[in-house]
Amino acid sequence: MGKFDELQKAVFEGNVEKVKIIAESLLATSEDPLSIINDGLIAGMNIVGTKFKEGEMFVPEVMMSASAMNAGVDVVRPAVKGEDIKSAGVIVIGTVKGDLHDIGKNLVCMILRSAGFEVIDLGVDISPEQFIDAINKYNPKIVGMSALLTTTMPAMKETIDTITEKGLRERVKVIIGGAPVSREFAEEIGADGYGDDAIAARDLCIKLAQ
Ligand code: B1M
Repeated sequence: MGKFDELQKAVFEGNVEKVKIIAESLLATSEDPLSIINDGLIAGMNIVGTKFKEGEMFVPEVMMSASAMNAGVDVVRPAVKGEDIKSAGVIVIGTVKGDLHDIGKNLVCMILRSAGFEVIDLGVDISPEQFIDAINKYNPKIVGMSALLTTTMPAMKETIDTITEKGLRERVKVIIGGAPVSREFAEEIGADGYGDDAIAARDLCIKLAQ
């Protein structure tokens, strides 16, 4: 049995208390906090995703797994070390219009903060206009958009088009991510980059912020 199996199972079961206990004990054995997140918590959530798709799990159960995963992230978060990059820049991030998924986005925010970025998290269901207001208010180097539904991917293009129309496109780099999104799609809609996961998003932002 792998060392993260039990944690994956507890996420799958939506067992908040068990997830916390296992995450704490893994931390106590000096396990790398990012491995606990990636190989334990996210891997557990991926099992949930498959079962959900196959109709073997339903929304309430998925919500319980999501709560368990978030509880695990809360335990691990303080151990994710900042990497001594001083004020790497401001990043505005949100889940696009019509989309309420935020687990992945929240992880991306956490990892970006740990890399020294000042992250303004706009939340979920963020319209192009709300992104524009945030660009004007916070003057970010980078705007990040997350989408988990194929039906909300077009909102990413809509947001980039609105940024261009408002004459703000030269001021910001735009990155996108989320399970259905690809590098090809990023190119197609004129984004500056795509992050496959939270670590890739961090590396991309470090590059783009230079
Ligand atoms: Co939803 N859901 N969901 N759901 N849900 C999916 C996305 C789905 C693939 C499930 C499935 O059928 N297999 C499917 C989409 C199908 C499609 O569009 N092709 C789906 C559906 C259909 C729906 C509803 C329509 C269901 C319904 O009501 N009939 C509904 C829509 C609601 C809405 O948004 N309007 C819905 C609702 C929900 C819940 C509320 C129950 C819950 C969300 C809870 C929450 O987020 N607070 C939920 C969940 C949890 C999922 C699954 C099971 C898990 C998503 C997740 O959190 N993964 C998901 C199945 C799946 O993806 N396997 C599914 C873990 C997370 C860490 O990964 O978000 O991919 P992820 O983030 C990663 C990377 O993608 C990347 O980094 C993260 C960390 O590595 N990343 C970025 C993400 N954003 C990034 C941004 C970046 C860079 C990287 O730069 C800015």
